[in-house]
Amino acid sequence: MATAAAHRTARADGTADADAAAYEAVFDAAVAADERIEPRDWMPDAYRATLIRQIAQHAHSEIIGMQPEANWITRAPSLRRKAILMAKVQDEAGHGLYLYSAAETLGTSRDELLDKLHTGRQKYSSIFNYPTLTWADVGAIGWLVDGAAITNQVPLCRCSYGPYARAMVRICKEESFHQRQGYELLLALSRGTPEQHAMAQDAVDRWWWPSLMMFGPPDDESAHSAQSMAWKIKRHSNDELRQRFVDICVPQAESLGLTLPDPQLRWNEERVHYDFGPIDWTEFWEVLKGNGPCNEQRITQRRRAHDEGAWVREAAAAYAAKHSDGTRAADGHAGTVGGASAHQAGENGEA
Ligand code: BYC
Repeated sequence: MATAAAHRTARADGTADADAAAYEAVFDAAVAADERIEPRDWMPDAYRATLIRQIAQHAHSEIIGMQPEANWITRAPSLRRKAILMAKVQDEAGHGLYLYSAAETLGTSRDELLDKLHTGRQKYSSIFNYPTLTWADVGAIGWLVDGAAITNQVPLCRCSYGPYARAMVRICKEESFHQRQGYELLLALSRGTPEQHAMAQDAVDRWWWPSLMMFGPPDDESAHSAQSMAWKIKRHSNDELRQRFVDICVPQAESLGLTLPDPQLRWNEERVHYDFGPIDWTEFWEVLKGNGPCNEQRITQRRRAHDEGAWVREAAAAYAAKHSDGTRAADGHAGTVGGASAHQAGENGEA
C-alpha cells in the first residue's frame, strides 16, 4: 500500500520520461488509503479537470449567490437584520475567494475562470436563477439553500484533494451560521402576524423544489458521480444527499409551523426515510440551459460588476507592483493581498 512518504518520493523523483502507470498506481493507492492529494502531487489529467470544473462551479455559485440576497440589503426590516444580511453576503464573497484560490492550485487562474463564467462556458448553481420576491425569501434561502449546501458540502471536507477539502472546513462553519439565521428569520415570520406567516409559507413553497434540485440530477443521469466517487472527490451520490436533506427538513418545517409543498411527503418505516414526490427535472435542465427566471439578469449583473471593478483591480495591481520586488508583478499578478481584495472589490451583489 502506498504511504504518504511513498507518494512524496514518486513526486520528488518525477521526470518527463517517468512511467505514467507507476505514478497512477501511487495516486490510486493514495486515494484508496484516504490520503490527501496535494497540488504538487502527480494526478491524472481527468482528475484535475474534474476538480477544476467542480470547484469553479462552486466558486461561481458563491459569488452569483450574493445577488439574490444583496437585493434585500437596502430593504431589510431592521438594522439588526441588515447587519446580519450584509455579513452573510460578505461571507459568500469570502467563500468565492477561498474556492478560486483552491482552483488556482490546479494550474488555472481566476481571470480564466471568471472569463469562462462570463462567457457561459462554466456553470453556477441552478438555485440562483430564481428571484427573491419578498423578505421571507432571505429566510428561505438561509434555511433551505444554505441547509442544502451544508448537506452537500460537509462530506466535501473529506474530499481527496487537500486545498478543496481545507477550504470547505471554514465554509461549512459559516454556512451553518447562515442556515441558522435563515431558520430564525422564518421562525419570527411564522410566529408573527397572519400576513407574515403567509409570506414565510409562500417563500418555502417557492424555494423547496429548487433546493432539492441543487443536489444535481438523479444518480442514473449523473454523468460524473461514479468517477468522482471513485476518486473520493464526492463521498455520496446526489440522491443520497438529497434524501438526507429531506429527512432533516421535515421535522424542522414542523417546528417552524410551516408546510413543505409536497403532498407525497411521508415517513417510510421500511426505508427509514421520508418518501417524497417527483422532482420536475425538465425545469432543472431548462434552468441549466439558461432558461430559468433570472439567468440573464444574473449573468448581466455579474459582467457589469466585473467591468465596474476593473479600476480597483488595476489600482491594486499597480500598488502591489510598486511595493513588491517586481517579480510577482512581472507575471501579471498582483500581490496576494492586493490581488485578493481587488478581485472581490466592486463585484458584490446587485446594483
Ligand atoms: N446547478 O454529473 P453531475 C451555495 C450539472 S453554493 C447547476 O451530477 P457533479 C451557496 C453538473 O455540473 C452551491 N448545474 O455533476 C452560495 C454537470 O454539468 P457539466 C453550489 C448542475 O459535478 C451562496 C451536470 O449537471 N455548491 O450553496 O458530479 C449563498 C451533471 O451533473 C447542478 C456546489 O457547487 C446544479 N444544481 O455533481 C448560499 C457544491 N447539479 O459540469 C448558498 C460542489 C448538477 O458536466 N459541487 N449540475 O456541464 C458538487 O457537489 C457537485 O458539482 C454537484 C453536481 C452535486 C452540484
